[in-house]
Amino acid sequence: MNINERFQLAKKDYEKLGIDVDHALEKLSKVKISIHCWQGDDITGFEVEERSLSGGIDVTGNYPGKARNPEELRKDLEKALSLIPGKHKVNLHAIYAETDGEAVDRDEIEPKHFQNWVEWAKKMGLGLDFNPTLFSHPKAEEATLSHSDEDIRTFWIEHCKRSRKIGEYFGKELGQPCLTNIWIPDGFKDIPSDRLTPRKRLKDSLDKIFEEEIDEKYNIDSVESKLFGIGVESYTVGSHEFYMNYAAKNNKIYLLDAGHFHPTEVISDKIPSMLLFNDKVALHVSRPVRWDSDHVITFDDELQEIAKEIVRNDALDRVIIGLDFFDASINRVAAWVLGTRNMIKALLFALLMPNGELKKLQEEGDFTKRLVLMEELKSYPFGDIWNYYCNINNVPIQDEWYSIVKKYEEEELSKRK
Ligand code: RNT
Ligand code: ZN
Repeated sequence: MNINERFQLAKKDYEKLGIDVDHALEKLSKVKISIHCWQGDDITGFEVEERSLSGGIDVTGNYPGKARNPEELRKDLEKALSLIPGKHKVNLHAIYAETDGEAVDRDEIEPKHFQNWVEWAKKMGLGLDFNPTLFSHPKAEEATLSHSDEDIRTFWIEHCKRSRKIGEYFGKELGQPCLTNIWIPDGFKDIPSDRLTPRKRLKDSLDKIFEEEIDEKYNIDSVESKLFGIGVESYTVGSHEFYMNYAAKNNKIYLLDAGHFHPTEVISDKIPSMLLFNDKVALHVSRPVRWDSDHVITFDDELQEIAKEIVRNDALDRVIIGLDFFDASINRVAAWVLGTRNMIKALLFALLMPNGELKKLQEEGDFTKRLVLMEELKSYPFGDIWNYYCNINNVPIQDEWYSIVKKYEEEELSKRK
């Protein structure tokens, strides 16, 4: 049997449950995932001055072939994108500016430094998202937007203001809004003697950053909370409650990163609550293993739950899905492809559930049938639908993409020293 025949058969199984498979595929094809550029070079960026990664985050591994410049990073992204079904967005950080060998500090970045990215995005039919980079910099050693030194705060405020202008530029050029997301590493290793003052300063810095109104047709802003990082174990200024309240009061988008909560706490459960009180919520889908380790996302329970909360609450256009993982111990192109395909796969899995029926069973208190159905669905011929979806999107099915990555590794990545 070929892919189409298997699809037709599988479709009948799902139709018995009242699921419109074609409609599900149609919906899926409209979803844009924001693919983070930093998986390709271990969050190094292209700044002229070499700076090591800081901010309490860490990339481990030294798999050969890391992208060393913009051309290589875009080439690797093109390879990855050619193996991922659908049209998506690429998420950049300020450190990916191209300054032609000129040292441009973070408070001096301008749209022109991202012109190559914009041209590339146009050529590729991609959208772009953006992040100011408030780490890996001498002025970020102690703190950034919450620093007690006014000059340092001013420096980072300027950086963030400029970042929003770059976001606006992306939006104008590409005809779709850019999400500009602020995350800061500020916090303390040991027990603070004052938790309030740094938060007051962060609030004040954010107010200044957002002073200028920017048309949401072009740029939308989000703020990302965190629980702790390496070296900031006891206190994080930009905590969950801080940003959730800030976002609510200031009409900003709150961003949930899957690795930024207590180890047994999951973001899937937070999505419906966010949707009840906000038009939009943003995600950094990641896989924390014992800490915020940013492992490549697998098709695990939590990824499926995240997808289900988006799909069954009819929120595909309200949840902004971004990825945030970085593993340097495996082929980086494979990491992108695997993680992004898993995200899309999880959405498809959720779209192929009889969500109305399952809701009804819960309302009626029929928890036995609810469990039976949810479990049996796990062995429905999902793979045949997924393969068909990959096929109509002209990307390889199953693990066939891996041989293409392997070939790319031999011909391109292994030559980088
Ligand atoms: C750090 C945050 C943040 C970064 C990226 C590189 O814990 O998750 O989103 O991973 O900005
Ligand atoms: Zn994140």
